[in-house]
Amino acid sequence: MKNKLYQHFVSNKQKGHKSFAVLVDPDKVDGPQIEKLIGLALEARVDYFLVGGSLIISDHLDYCIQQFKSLCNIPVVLFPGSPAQISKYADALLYLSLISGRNPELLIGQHVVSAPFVRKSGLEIMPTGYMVIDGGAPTTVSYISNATPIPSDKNEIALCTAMAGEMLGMKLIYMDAGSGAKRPITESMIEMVSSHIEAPLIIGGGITTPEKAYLNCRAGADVIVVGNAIEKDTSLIKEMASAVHGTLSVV
Ligand code: 1GP
Repeated sequence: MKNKLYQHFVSNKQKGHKSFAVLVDPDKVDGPQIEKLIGLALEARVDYFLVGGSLIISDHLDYCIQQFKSLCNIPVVLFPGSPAQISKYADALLYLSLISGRNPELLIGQHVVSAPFVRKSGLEIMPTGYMVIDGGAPTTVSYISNATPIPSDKNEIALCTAMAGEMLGMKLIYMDAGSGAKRPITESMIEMVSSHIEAPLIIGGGITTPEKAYLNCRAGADVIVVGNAIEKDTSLIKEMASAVHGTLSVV
């Protein structure tokens, strides 16, 4: 089916089913760690693996994704920091345009130069309005993107940016405080944005507790992404997933 994974995002949103995605940085995992992560993710019913990062140094992206695909059927979605992070072995690609910034390279420039290669990959392409929100400290994404993040208390700017992205045809909106953010995105910003757009809303950056994941879902997030906190403590996967899926009462 065309746009299979995207349809899944949409139907989950329509049903009010919240999803939990684990972000994997290929630089930080080896074969045995991937195996362990998959075991925990299957047990916790993780919905997606996001693979990528603002800066990847190693060259085993393909290997890493092949490992995931051979050991489980949890969909693998690329979350690339650059066109170099494309792998035909994944299921889909978050085709990110950094709509919160004013760096033309990340709005459209890199897309132009990589378009033939991306099309040839055969990946499901999910056009995504990517919005970086100030997370209280410089993060890799804020440095590498060379673009000013949206101030964390400017809900109206976030709202107008997401609305514009949606009207330009973006199918998903991803609001990210950046990996390891000191301050995750506020519920009030999530609430304001989610109540004015129809596209599924992905939220990530600095989420370290199941409580925060739950509150974000209650505020209107459709997909919660966690990377750092799980890298530090893989046992968090289960509680985070339960909080997002609504099977764990956390507040
Ligand atoms: C970063 O949204 C992701 O792009 C996840 O952030 O690593 O802080 O969970 P963390």
